[in-house]
Amino acid sequence: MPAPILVDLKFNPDTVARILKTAFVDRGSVNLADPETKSRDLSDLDYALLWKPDADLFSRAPNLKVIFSGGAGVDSFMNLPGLPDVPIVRFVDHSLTTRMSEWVVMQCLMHQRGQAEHDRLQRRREWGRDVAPEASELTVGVMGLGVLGQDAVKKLTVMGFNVIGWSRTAKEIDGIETFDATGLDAFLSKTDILVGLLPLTPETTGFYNAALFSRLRQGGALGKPVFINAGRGKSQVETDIVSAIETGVLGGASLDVFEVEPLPSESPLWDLPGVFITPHDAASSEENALFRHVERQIARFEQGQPLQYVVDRDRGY
Ligand code: NDP
Ligand code: OXD
Repeated sequence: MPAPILVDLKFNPDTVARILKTAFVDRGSVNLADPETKSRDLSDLDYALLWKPDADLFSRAPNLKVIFSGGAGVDSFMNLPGLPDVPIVRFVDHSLTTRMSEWVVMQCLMHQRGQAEHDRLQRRREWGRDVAPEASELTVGVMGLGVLGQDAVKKLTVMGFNVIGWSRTAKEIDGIETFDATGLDAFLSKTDILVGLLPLTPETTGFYNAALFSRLRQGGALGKPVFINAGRGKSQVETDIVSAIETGVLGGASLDVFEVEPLPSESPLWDLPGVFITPHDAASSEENALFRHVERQIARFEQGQPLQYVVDRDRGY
């Protein structure tokens, strides 16, 4: 029998344990959330499936051949000591992508249609009608044109938004104006609603800050630009978001990710008008789909076929 899969997923432990019962039937799993595994020797294990793993994971499991991320992002373990030089496979999944696009489209529509103000008036039992701009009057600028960014762009376009995109390397996407890293200023100056779908790397840490917000278009159909982020919280400077909203540089924000998660209860973001907060669940990994994906990739690896969705170690995503 092949060695079991090492699982260290800081998801809902009951759900992981329940779904693991029917996954990896040919090899089983060692679930580090199970107290019985605390002192188990992990040196015989070939594959690990990780999301926010323990800091000593790689010293306990020094002979891994492939690392699987429990999500699309890999930042939760890229800087852990002892990360071995083996392929890292991230989670790319149709359902995850679809759910992210749903979240992005919903947030853009909430700002376009003035939902924060409608919510406020509803609480006061006031009948305050409004004429919102049409989607086509607004330019949504999507930062990150990878798996998630490209799907979001497509669906925003279907809703009628004028969509533009920005990524490190140039992209050609039908019907969309795109910018590479050198076109940042031009991209920002056209953007009314900025959507962040970037991975966390040294280059994107602290990237969404006061200087960047001040380069977004002022005076578009919403009056002030809006910032939406579902990439990673450490890419945003939250004190800058708060002051940009308080001083009118930004008209609102939608945030799914935060510098510290869960977002501390004392954060001023909770109460800021025009800010929508979701608890990093824009596109959570679904365990059944995740385990099937890992099974498929292991089968490929063991049959000598190339792994899919492998992270470029130099780029960090
Ligand atoms: P991809 O790797 O497919 O795409 C990343 C995109 O970001 C690429 O277009 C890449 O450019 C661009 N990029 C990376 N670094 C830079 C940079 N320094 N400057 C400009 N562009 C850059 O990732 P996904 O689309 O699958 O996922 C994106 C991120 O979304 C994940 O890393 C994760 O952090 C987050 N996420 C959040 C979830 C949530 O629930 N909130 C769920 C899933 C993911 P290029 O194309 O040139 O390489
Ligand atoms: C991911 C996430 O990276 O859920 O998949 O944040």
